[in-house]
Formats: sequence, structure tokens, C-alpha cells
Amino acid sequence: MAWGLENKRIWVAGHRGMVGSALVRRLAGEPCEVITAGRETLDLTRQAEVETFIAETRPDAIVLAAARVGGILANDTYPVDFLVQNLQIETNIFAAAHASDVDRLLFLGSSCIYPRLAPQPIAEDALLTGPLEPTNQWYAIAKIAGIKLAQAYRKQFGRNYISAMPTNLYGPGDNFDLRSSHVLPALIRKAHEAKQRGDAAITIWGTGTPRREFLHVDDCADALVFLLKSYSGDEHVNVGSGRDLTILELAQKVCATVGFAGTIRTDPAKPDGTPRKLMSNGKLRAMGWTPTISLDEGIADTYRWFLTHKAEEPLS
Ligand code: GFB
Repeated sequence: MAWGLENKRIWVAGHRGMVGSALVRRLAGEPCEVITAGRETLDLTRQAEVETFIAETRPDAIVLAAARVGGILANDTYPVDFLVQNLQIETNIFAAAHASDVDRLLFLGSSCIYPRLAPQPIAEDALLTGPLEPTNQWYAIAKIAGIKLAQAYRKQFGRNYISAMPTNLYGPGDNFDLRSSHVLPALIRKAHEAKQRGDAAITIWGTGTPRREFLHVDDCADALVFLLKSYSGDEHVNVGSGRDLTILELAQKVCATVGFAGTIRTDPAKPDGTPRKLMSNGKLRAMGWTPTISLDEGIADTYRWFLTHKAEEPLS
């Protein structure tokens, strides 16, 4: 299927987030118009506001990159927020898109939709084959509901709605708050501040043994535009790098990039989460898309962004 972007108006919902802002950067190179709405003018958890916004702006397509997101501790601490806000955002946008006759929508999920102990690398058809990881089951259920919403609108109304499941993302625009961030930005901040203070060690959460896959957000945005242009199907599509490493190995890479030569300690009192979460990227590769940014390049790029934008913020 080819869905050209020429003269199309695309609403990027969540354009101030890390993924949304990468999408806006990527779409700037396409012959389309990008529509955005800030939080001060549009609250995505309010159904009436979303209905009015879509009815008035009438986009040709919506990329649903808006979500309440966070790292393992934030997910585990705020289950209601992660479940309710994400369900509200999704149901409001899907329903209003259909009501205003918007026929193209790309929904973004997450690799945590898969069972905690899914066979690795995790193929798309592993969805709903086993129990979820408890630390982020609330977010996972909301994201699974998003996949099902896209499928339901396809089935009942013939809508051209699709879903993509990105792996753990990182890059410019990431959240570096140590209480709510994902691991990669947290490690950059910890290593940077330890180096500045002259500390002998940094402490990482958990045992350091879980394995995670990482994808630079600019690669992710490129894959999403690729899917928007070329994919129509019931099944969601994994978006990953196809490689994983242990959290301890990741910490070593980050320390090397930052120039922190001290010790890396573990804190097994903090949760590890799922032991391994490597997705199969075979489906997307078979369609013709591959990532281009290596993890080493991506960490260096993200550290440069951190130094320019975040390094002067107070410690958290
Ligand atoms: O990135 P992260 O918070 O989320 O943690 P998940 C990944 C791993 O890094 C876990 C360890 O094993 C953490 O214990 N880790 C080590 C740290 N040090 C740190 C640290 O300083 N901060 C953080 N945050 N982690 C999330 C889900 O799972 O992945 C979300 O909770 C979403 O719902 C996201 O799916 C992509 O990979 O475990």
C-alpha cells in the first residue's frame, strides 16, 4: 500500500514529547503540513476538547505519539495515571478521528505489551500469549487497548488505522529526571554528575543483568514515517534495533562516553523489571526499513544534547 504525504495535513499528537518532536523534525522533510496543539490549548484527556479540535482542524492523518510515559519506577508508582490517562487519550483520539472522518491514524505503543517471559526475539504474534511484567502492566494494558482500538475501527468501519510498537527509545528531548526517567538518560545524568563531583562510583538500579534493546528516537521517527507511507494491516509492527545488551554493559558504554572512570555499583533493592525484552524486527526489515544510528553514536548524540540543554538543571 502507498499512502503519499503530498499536500496532506498530519496532526502529531504529543509533539512536545521526545518521539513527537522527532516526528515533527522528520516530517519537516516531507511535502506535508504538520499540525500541532500544545497542552495549554488542548487537554487530550478531555473528550469534548479532542472532538472539537479534530472537527475544526480536519487533519488527513493523525500520529498518536501522546502518552503518559516514564521509567520502571514511575510505572510502578503511578498505576492509575499510566492506565487511565493513556486509555483516555487513546479512546478520545480514536473516537474523534472516526467521527470527523479522519481515515488514517498511526498509534504508537511499546515493547512492554508483550508477555514478561515471551520467547526472544519477540515477534508480533507473541501478543497476549502470557502474563505481563507486573511493574508496567498498567501501561501495557492501555497500549494493548490502543492496538485493539485500531483493529476494531478497521473491522467495524474499514478505517485505515495502524499500530507501531517501538522498543526502548532514547535521544534528544529525553527526560533526565532521575525519579521518572528511563534508564539511558538516568545513566547519562548519573555519570555526568559523578564526574563533576569527583565521586568514586555511581549506583544503577537493580542487578544490572536485565537485557534491553535501544533505538535512537530519530531512527524511530524515520520508521514511523515509513510505516505511515507504506503500511496498512491489522497487526501492529515492531520498531526496534534488533540488538540488546545488559544494563551493566549499557552503564559501561555511558560511562565511557561521559568520561567517568569510577566504579559502577548495583542496587538490587530496586526493581529489575522484565529480564529481557528484545523484539524481532523481521517484519519491518522485510518491508525495507533498517535503523542507521548505532548505540555508541546515539549515546554520544544524547550526551551532547544533555550538555546543551539539561546539565545546568538542579540535581534531582
Ligand atoms: O528504562 P527502564 O526504567 O524501564 O529500566 P523498563 C530498564 C532497566 O534499567 C531496569 C534498570 O532493569 C532498571 O532497573 N536501571 C538501572 C535503571 N539504573 C536505572 C536508573 O537509574 N533509572 C532507571 N529508570 N532504570 C519501561 C516500562 O520498562 O520501558 C515502560 O516501565 C515502557 O512502561 C518503557 O515500556 C519502554 O525497560 O524496565
